[in-house]
Amino acid sequence: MKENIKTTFSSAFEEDVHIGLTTYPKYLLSKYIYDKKGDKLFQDIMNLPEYYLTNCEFNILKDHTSEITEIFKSDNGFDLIELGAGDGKKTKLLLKELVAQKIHFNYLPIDISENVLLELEDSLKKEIPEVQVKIQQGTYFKTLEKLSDYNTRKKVILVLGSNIGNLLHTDAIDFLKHIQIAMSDEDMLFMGFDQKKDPEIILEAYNDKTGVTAAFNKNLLARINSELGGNFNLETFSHWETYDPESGTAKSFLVSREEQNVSIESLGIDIHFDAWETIHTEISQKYDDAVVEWLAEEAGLKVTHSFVDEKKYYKNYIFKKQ
Ligand code: AVJ
Repeated sequence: MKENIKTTFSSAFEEDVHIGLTTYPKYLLSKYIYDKKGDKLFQDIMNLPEYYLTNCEFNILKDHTSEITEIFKSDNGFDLIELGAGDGKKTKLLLKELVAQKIHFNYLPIDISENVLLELEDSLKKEIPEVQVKIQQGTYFKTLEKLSDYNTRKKVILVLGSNIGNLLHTDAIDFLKHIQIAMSDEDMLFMGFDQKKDPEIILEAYNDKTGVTAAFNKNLLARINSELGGNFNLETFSHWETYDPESGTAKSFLVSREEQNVSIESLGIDIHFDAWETIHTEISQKYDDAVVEWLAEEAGLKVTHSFVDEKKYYKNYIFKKQ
C-alpha cells in the first residue's frame, strides 16, 4: 500500500488522472480527450471514410426531415435543446426545415466546449439567421439539472452522434433517467444509437489507416503532458481497438510498448508501466432495438418512433415518458 496518498487536487482532471493511473488496470476518462486539439481531431474523425456514423445520421436526418419536424412541432412553439451540439452540421438540416415551415422554436445548443459553441453560433448567424439561438457551455450532468427550467412549453431534447455510446449501460440508464425526470408528458427525446453490424466495419471505424483515431486517443496523454507536467512519450504507446460482438462494446486502449516510468509533475508521482501494460480509454457501445428498448424501459421512457439509414448501420429513436 502507498503512503502519502494525495488527497487534494486543483482540478477534476488532476484527480481523475490520479485515480485512473494509480489503479489496476489503468484507465483514463474519454471526456478528457476533448480539449482544443481533441475537438479538432474529432472533427477530422467525422470526415474519415471509415467513420460511418456521421454520414449515416446525416442521411437519416436528410431523408426524414419533414417527418421529424412534423413530430417535433407544437401549437405554441417549442424549445429545441441539443446536448453535445458540436458543429451542428446535422442539426442544421432540421433547423432549416423548421424555419422554412415557419414553426416557432428556440434552439438551445449545449456543449462542453466553449470554442465549439461560439463557432456554431457564428455559423448559424450566417447560414440561418432566422434561428433564435442561445448557447450554453457545460457538462451533460450539470446542464441536465437545468433542463427542467424549460417547462413553460414543449421541449425536444436532441442527443446526436451516438454520444450515449461512451457510457456503460448503468450510466446510460442514469443519464436517460435524469432526462426523463426533467421531461413533461408532451416532451420528446430524439437520440442517435449506432447499431450492431459487421464487426470488421466497427473495428475499422475506430482504427483508421491514417492514424487519426490513434492521435485522438493519445491526446489524453498529450493533455496530461501539457496541463499536468507529464512526460509521456507518445511513441512508446500504441492505440489498440477491440470489439466484442456479443456485448456490442468497442473498447479503446493505449498499450505501453515498453517497461517505463512516467512522471506527472503536478501530481508529484511516477507511474510505472510494465511492458504491454494497458490504459483503457474509451468505450463506444453499439446497440440493437432490444437493448435500446430495455434502456428506455429502465429509465421510465418508451420508444415512439425510430428512423434508420439505408445500410441499417445507425438509428435515431424518439422517446417519450412512459
Ligand atoms: C463522440 C462518443 C460518439 O465513440 O464513436 C470517435 C468518439 N472515439 N472515434 C464514438 C470517438 C473514437 C465517438 N463519440
